[in-house]
Amino acid sequence: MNIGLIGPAKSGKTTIFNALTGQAAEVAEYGTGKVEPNLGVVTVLDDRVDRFSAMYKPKKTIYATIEFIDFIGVTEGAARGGLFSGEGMAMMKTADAFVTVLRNFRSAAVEGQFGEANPERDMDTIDSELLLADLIVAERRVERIAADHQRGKKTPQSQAEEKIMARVTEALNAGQPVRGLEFSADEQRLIQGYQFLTAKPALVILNSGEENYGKNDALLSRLSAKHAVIEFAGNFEMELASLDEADRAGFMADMGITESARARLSRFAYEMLGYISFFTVGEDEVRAWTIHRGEKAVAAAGTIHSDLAKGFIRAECFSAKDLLELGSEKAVKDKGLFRLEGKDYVVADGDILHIRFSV
Ligand SMILES: Nc1nc2c(ncn2[C@@H]2O[C@H](COP(=O)(O)OP(=O)(O)O)[C@@H](O)[C@H]2O)c(=O)[nH]1
Ligand SMILES: [Mg+2]
Repeated sequence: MNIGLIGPAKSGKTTIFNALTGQAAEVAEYGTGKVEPNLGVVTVLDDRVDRFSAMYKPKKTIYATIEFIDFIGVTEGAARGGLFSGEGMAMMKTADAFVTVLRNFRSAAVEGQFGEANPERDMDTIDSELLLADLIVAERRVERIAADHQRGKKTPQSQAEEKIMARVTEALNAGQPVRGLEFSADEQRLIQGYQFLTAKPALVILNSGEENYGKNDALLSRLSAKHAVIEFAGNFEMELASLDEADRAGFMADMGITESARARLSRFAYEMLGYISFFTVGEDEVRAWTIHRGEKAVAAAGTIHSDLAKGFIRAECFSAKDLLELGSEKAVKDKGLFRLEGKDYVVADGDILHIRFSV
């Protein structure tokens, strides 16, 4: 999973990035002129993996990972200014989802440049910039198709595209993101190539200060009317990430934080973006894999290796819960809780799969 952090200038994107990844990328009150994004990969903490690992004592234990991209600030005028067409943006376009970081802390230096914090206004600005960026792409495409048609270059494909782009343009003009539109499978394939920014799921981090963290219920509920939102005390959590385990617990308790930013954000992202984990286990390797909820066994096989999907025969399947309760694979089998599933089986969170295949 690959998540892009966006937001207004100085909203604390890099601070949150550091809190999540444990890195020490430069955090600045004033513009640094730095344009290349920061990249970080974090493992998704999962005690099921720890426990399988204790059970199988494998040579390798591999956790699921989330990759974070800390992008430059998105301010008003960014879309028209071409922010979304540069090289950095090519990277953002490959993100599975965006997380918008909103400023909700006191800082004299930041307020001196950008005024008092106003997370709802900033959210609207970001939303409109993303809509506008997509609109520019869609309108350009509409013009191109119209020109082709005028020159007699009309194909079933171009006509289908014309229709779908008209719908996209209309929605965007009405302030509706592409993700809200329903597409047929064919249309979906067409639209995917455009990598519209508003087609991606969008989550929000309210970046609160130590002074107001945990006291923003009304604001959070207003923001959540449009986007799934989670509150962090960014600066505080960045500092936590640099402490050792023993000191951390005390500070967290003082602030009423029960879990690390990384653990909370991982869970939030899995839940809100509709991801689940399945596992492969054995003496060689214990590993967690990430797929979309609702995906079938053959797709799960494909995330392991394309050969496994191509030559898919059956999935041997049992559940993490049964394994952890009963203590061994043998006990699971003896209880008759070991199943053989076909390629259309919908994988559940916590399934342990072994794919039988032949190529
Ligand atoms: N008090 C406070 N300051 C913060 C917080 N998050 C970020 N800042 C400050 O805001 C400024 C901008 O932060 P930075 O992470 O570089 O923002 P970015 O431009 O969005 O990457 C820095 O001076 C940070 O120290 C926070 O939660 N509380
Ligand atoms: Mg930054």
